[in-house]
Amino acid sequence: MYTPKRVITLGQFIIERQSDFPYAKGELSRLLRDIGIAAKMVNREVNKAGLVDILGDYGNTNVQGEEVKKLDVYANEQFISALSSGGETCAVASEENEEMVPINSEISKNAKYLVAMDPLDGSSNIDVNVSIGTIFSIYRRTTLSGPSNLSDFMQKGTEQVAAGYVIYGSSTMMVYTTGKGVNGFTLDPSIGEFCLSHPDMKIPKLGFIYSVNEGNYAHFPVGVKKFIKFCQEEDEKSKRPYSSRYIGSLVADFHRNLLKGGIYIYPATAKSPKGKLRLLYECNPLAFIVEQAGGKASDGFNRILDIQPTSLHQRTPLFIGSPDMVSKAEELMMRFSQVSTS
Ligand code: P6P
Repeated sequence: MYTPKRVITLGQFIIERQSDFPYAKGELSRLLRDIGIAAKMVNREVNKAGLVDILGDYGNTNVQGEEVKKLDVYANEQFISALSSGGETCAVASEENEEMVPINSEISKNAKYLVAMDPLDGSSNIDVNVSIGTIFSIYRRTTLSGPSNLSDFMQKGTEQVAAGYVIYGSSTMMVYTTGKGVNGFTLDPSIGEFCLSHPDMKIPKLGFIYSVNEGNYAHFPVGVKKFIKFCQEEDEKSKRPYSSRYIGSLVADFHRNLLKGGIYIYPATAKSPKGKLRLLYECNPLAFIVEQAGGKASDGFNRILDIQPTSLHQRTPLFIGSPDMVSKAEELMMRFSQVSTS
């Protein structure tokens, strides 16, 4: 007899999993729901970006000095608006805002959560139809009352209560963790719901893909150069050479490596001496996810989640993915840390 496969929507899953947190009163569940709603709004615009005059430069530059695309601005506004009206968030830190954005709406006066986010990472790929993504990180506020302040965001990645990303690609997926494993939901446009498609995601212990912008090779630390050469060596037993895959969109590269196994590296370079990626809203959330999926994330020497933040937009080198690959890269970084040229 045909037994229909049960479709579990994001909303149902969040409610069912609320029992993982006996003292939860539903605030985090509602916050995750708010993020899901904003993701659907952004997805709608991403999917028609080529059709309406939403492409092209917005004429401004963001705090990173990068040209701001209209979709960046739209995505930022959608997420901040959804979080403001949802009532569970007291402040937002965004790549698109130099300062933290306090949420002072009446409905949020007792809110206890903070959200750090990159509303649309990889936005330089918008005009060439390459997958882009949203990355978010959720903390409890540390200040006890009154308006939230910057100190609330200066928490290590180990203090995150949830983290996730949305990838706007051949399909749109939301992947998140609350510290009890990683689950992936695919948007079914016919019903407008994210549906559980990748339960309990685990990254392969060893992968055969490395993702790095080799155009920066001349400026890489020697340990990274040695790791790249290790990946390129012929060795049948360890299935090397590995495949080089670099999309130039962190969420897309990370998501592929999470599913197939692999390592993504953005090291310190001459142009980005502290690395390019942002600790609070790119590296910490992905590090939380990858560790929950059995992977590893470091700056080449130290666990990403243990780094003490000192500013909202601080950068860090990032080595993230299959644990055996990250450990191999760390071993070479350590061995050649005193060598300045190769
Ligand atoms: P590069 C996009 O700007 C981004 O932040 C990540 O999504 C991506 O992996 C990286 O930068 C690409 O940087 O210097 O290789 O072009």
